[in-house]
Amino acid sequence: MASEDIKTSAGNGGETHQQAASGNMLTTNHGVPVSDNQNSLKSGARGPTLLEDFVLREKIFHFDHERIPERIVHARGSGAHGVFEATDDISDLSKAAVFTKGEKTEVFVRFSTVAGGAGSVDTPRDVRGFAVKFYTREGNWDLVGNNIPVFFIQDAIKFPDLVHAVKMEADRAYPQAGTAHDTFWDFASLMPETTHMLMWAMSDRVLPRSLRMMEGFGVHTFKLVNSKDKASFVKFHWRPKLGIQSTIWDEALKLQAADNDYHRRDLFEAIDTGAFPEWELAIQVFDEAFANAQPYDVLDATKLIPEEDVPLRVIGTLTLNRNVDNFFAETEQVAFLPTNIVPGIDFSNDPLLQGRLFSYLDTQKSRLGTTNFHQIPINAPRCPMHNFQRDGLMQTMVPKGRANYEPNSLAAHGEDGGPREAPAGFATVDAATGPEETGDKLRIRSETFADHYSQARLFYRSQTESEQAHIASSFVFELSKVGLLDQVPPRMVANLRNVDEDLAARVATGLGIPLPNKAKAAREPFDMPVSDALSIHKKMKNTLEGRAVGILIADGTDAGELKSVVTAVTEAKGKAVIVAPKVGGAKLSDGSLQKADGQLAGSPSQIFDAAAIILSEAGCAAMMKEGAAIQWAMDAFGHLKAIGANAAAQPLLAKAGVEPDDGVTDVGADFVKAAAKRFYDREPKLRTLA
Ligand code: HDD
Repeated sequence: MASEDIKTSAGNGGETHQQAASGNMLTTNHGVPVSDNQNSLKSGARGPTLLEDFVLREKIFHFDHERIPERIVHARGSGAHGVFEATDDISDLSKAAVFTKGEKTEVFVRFSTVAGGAGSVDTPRDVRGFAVKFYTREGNWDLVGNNIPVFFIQDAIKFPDLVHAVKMEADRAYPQAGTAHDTFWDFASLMPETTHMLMWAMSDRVLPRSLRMMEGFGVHTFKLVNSKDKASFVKFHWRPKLGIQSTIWDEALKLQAADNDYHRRDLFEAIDTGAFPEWELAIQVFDEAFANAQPYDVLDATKLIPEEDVPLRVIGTLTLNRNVDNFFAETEQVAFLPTNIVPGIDFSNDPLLQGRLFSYLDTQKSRLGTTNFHQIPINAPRCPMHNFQRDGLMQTMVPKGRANYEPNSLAAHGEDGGPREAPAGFATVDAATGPEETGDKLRIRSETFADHYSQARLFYRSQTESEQAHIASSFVFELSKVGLLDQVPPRMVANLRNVDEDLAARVATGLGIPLPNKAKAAREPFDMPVSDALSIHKKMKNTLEGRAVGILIADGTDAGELKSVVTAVTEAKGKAVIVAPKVGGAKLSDGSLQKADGQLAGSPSQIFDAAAIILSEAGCAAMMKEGAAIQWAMDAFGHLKAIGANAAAQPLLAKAGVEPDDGVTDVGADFVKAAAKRFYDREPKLRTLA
């Protein structure tokens, strides 16, 4: 045993822990060597265990306390480290150092679902959190957003009601991670302000193919403040470089069965193999005059600003390039705080944002158990921090001297007087950031927040036919899961009549209920010009980059055909994944053994973006007796993916009900082209959509 191994470091003890973890010698938490980690201390070989066994007691005691309260919302999440690089000069708008052109800032990002618990699945119909912590040289800035640019409610006072309604029901503790139940729709149908968000939540936006293929939004209107303290309003957007891509409902359901951790695994593996996900940070900047001229209130989080009205300006790139070393220490303990802003960025008076400013700080104390959670490495700023806050549970810093108050005159006596207030110009929230209304104390909702339907209509009418059918079908599916509360589906459809009569009629027909009278709107909705930016299909990127092609083979598969498909997929930047009945491999036509990446029953086609089937005649005959192989082709077709099959594999396609269309090809060049797309036109032939 080297004596350095157990040497206590003078400072915070962190060095000792690291040494113990990376060294060879097992110790207790207090550095005492442990020589036997297999047997507890007993009185005689078959006698009772002794209380004095501090090694056993410490180990069990620590284990008993390993879990902390999970997040009340966004409990299930996946995180990664990365870097943000500012790529445009916006010093006229903001003095924040993080936006200085060329500046690189370390970041930590956590993606999450909202409703489910920490151990729930990755692919439910749910909003995704998109929280980014920028460790800037002027302190931490947390942009705690979602993958949808609007929210369910307008005022934070409704948040506990919303969350109680959406999470598993209070008595029966189900369903987990989904909105398709009584209490959510009861609440939603009684709260017309949820309607715009409901349109997004019923769309494929909430079924992302990958966390790497999601947009992100700061949601609220924030402010940028320049060095002259001039403020501008701003909305933040994240745009994935791989393009936005979603799955469809049947696929998402089957993904839950195939892989609970589909998104977590996808993110981890992409980063692990050097395929670093990237997003552009873009801003929409506008002034008070623009804000005042809109028919909606920019302080209302249930409204967006169409990109056609205020175009996006790209100001930086986010790259996730490092997986966490330890999930608990980093992803679980990271504490995002919308209150974390830096000089040059400021809040607006959005009442939802204002409530968040209290909630997050408060919840971290309950989750992490101490007001000193900012000292946990994942939360600690990377720039120096000095203040006179002291003590508290789990204090790990050792401040020196007597200066724990200010003003003080200790320096005059040669003692360290501690930090002083930052000079003017460094200040953040106290900057003069432009006029916003203040007035009498009123518990009131502004009249300008009264229109709940126009933007819901804008969203619906901006979708393609196929996307609209998905929205209508989701409403039918979800409302059909409402059990006891008969009044809820008609009440919801009555609200939808204010959005779009056709949508309401489709939902009523799908549910098999008469069309109810239109709900009375607090303010009559109006038509806004269609916004293509709101549709996924209209801006989808036809690419194989970042995507995976499953290639089904069996004994006898032609080696040349397989090689050419693998090469073509790889050259198109896709990932070729070979699937065979046995993971050990298949014997190819040239006698070689081709190892498989996945076994057929454990690698269903829903985990891939496109499917190739390369079989010999005998191989095909064998696969036609294999339920998993038939399902493989059937699901790839049903999930609107390209299917490339060689001549010998055609009987399997026929058995799986695959019919010819543009997405069904041979295994040549056409396949790789088709594999970069989805074939939404195929869908009406396959299933009844509302
Ligand atoms: Fe929230 C977590 C996003 C409204 C209260 N929220 C949380 C996370 C995200 C969001 C991404 C997970 C952060 C992480 O990964 O640790 N929340 C939003 C967005 C909102 C929003 C985009 C509206 C625009 N949230 C909101 C309101 C309140 C909260 C109005 C309360 C008044 N949110 C919380 C919370 C959580 C949280 C309870 C749970 C865990 C945490 O904060 O750290 O405080």
